[in-house]
Amino acid sequence: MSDRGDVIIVGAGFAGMYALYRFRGQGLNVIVLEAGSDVGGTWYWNRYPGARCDVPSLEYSFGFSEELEQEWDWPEVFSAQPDILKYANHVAERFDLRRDIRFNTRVVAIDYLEDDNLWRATTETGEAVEARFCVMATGCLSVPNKPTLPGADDFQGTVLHTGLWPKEEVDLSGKRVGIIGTGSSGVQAIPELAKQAQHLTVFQRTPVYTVPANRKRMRAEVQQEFRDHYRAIRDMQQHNPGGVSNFRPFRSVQQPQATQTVAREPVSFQQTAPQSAESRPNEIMRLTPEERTKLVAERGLGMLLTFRDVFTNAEANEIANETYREAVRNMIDDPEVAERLLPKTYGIGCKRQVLDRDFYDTFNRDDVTLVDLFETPLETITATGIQTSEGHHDLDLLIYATGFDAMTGALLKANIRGRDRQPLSDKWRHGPVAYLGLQMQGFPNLFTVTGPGSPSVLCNMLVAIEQHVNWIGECIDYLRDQGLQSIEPTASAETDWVAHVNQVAEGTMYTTPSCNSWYLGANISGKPRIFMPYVGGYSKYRERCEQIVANGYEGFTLS
Ligand code: NA7
Repeated sequence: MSDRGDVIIVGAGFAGMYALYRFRGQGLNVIVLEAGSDVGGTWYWNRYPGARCDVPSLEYSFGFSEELEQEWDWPEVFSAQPDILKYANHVAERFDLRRDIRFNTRVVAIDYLEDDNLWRATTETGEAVEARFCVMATGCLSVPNKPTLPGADDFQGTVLHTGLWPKEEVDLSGKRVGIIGTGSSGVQAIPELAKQAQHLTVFQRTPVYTVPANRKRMRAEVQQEFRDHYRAIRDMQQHNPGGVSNFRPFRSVQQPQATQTVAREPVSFQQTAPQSAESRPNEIMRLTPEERTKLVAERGLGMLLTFRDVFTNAEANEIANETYREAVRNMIDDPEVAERLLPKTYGIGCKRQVLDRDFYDTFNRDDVTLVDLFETPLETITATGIQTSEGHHDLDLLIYATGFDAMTGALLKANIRGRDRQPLSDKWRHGPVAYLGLQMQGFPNLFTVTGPGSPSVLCNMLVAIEQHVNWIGECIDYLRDQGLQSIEPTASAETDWVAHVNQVAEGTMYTTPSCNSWYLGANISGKPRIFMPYVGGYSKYRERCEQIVANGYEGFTLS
């Protein structure tokens, strides 16, 4: 006997939490299934030392409740994982979400029951839940990628993955720690691990481009400025390609006369000092080598990301890359270590930009060793460490910072079967095919939040999540009001959308042949190379979604 609800939501990260709140408010009976023991999704699982968000917290926060906006204090401009998880817990308590969430409940199959027009989710304990609608709120970076390395099972020490970090404190004191991977997770973790471990060995395959993160503590007056203007800020987010307002307290909003006379320091959320639009040299090609070096010395590596031509012109991109390399050479004491850290095989801007705190300085420590896996390949993992072509590295603890099966991983892992029992893995064998990243033809009434083909990871995720959940909520209400039973895209709308997603990504830095990013699925062997997120911009995408609804759910079949 199955439990029955109106909507099944899989996942209780920010997407699942907001969907529960939203759909409950529509009078729907909602059942949320969550593998973890509590809310938070990404921020529940990624507890590794140094984990932090790369979007300012005042923007990376929910906009659906004015009370929530007014009552929550963020201690830093860019929050660390513990503060974001605290926020998630607060949201769960404040809106009494936990009563409809079944924790420690992993979904192993999701089946469309065609005769009844219902979805059934089956859990690993054999429990089954049925509902008319199923909403996959499973996140874009939620299935950790742990490559199969020779001898991996022989290792007798502790093995951890940054994306599955334990809740209990991990004591690294006196330990010889190894870490594989230098993407965002590795770059954030490495400086913190080095502080705690007796010795840290970093096993790097591809060097990373990373720029210093903003480290500002939150100032009370900045937070207050946001609170005073939150409605305008949320509106600005809706009209920005990345879903961020770029609101600058004391500058973005016209101050009343009385306060305008008070000179206040401008606050910038960017990595570099604020400049007027006129003085900003936005083409690196226009600068001499000396000017470039001087600019980076004065304003930091993040300066390179402010040049427009770096992202559009291969020659300009290579100039930026070489300027970057020169700066890194100057930061590292040992020239051999510096050479190993220099990215040379791809351009800045092709991958998601990594932000760091003291990453390069860490390699000047005596208790940190950098191993270049291209120069000295990993031969095998042994009981006591890692054997490379150059020698054996003794380890007590091995950390995989090897990323995720991004965007499609969690959806495929859920074993979804649609009409005629077609597995989603079959439909997506050549890459993800979905309309607006919201729905798939052959899977009626099943929705994905921030699915492939939507702005998702190229956008402020909280903004993307709220927009998708609102769209789905309105759609369910519409079906109910019209006495309709089901919605799914037409095959042609879906194909046209996928073609559009590919077309807008073509010719950008993201899809250059030398680029091997998780956006393209290139980090997972055998995964089709397709640019998965929608690069056309959040605001345009949102308008398109609204237009589709205004045109009577254009491209969808409603029955
Ligand atoms: P990433 O960005 O996918 O980075 C994974 C890292 O692990 C990267 O340096 C990889 O090197 C390395 N890796 C992966 N497989 C291997 C093997 N087999 N051997 C050696 N090294 C390997 O994941 P993150 O978790 O850091 O960040 C993902 C996103 O989360 C990030 O963009 C933010 O949005 C948050 P490679 O480059 O493949 O040579």
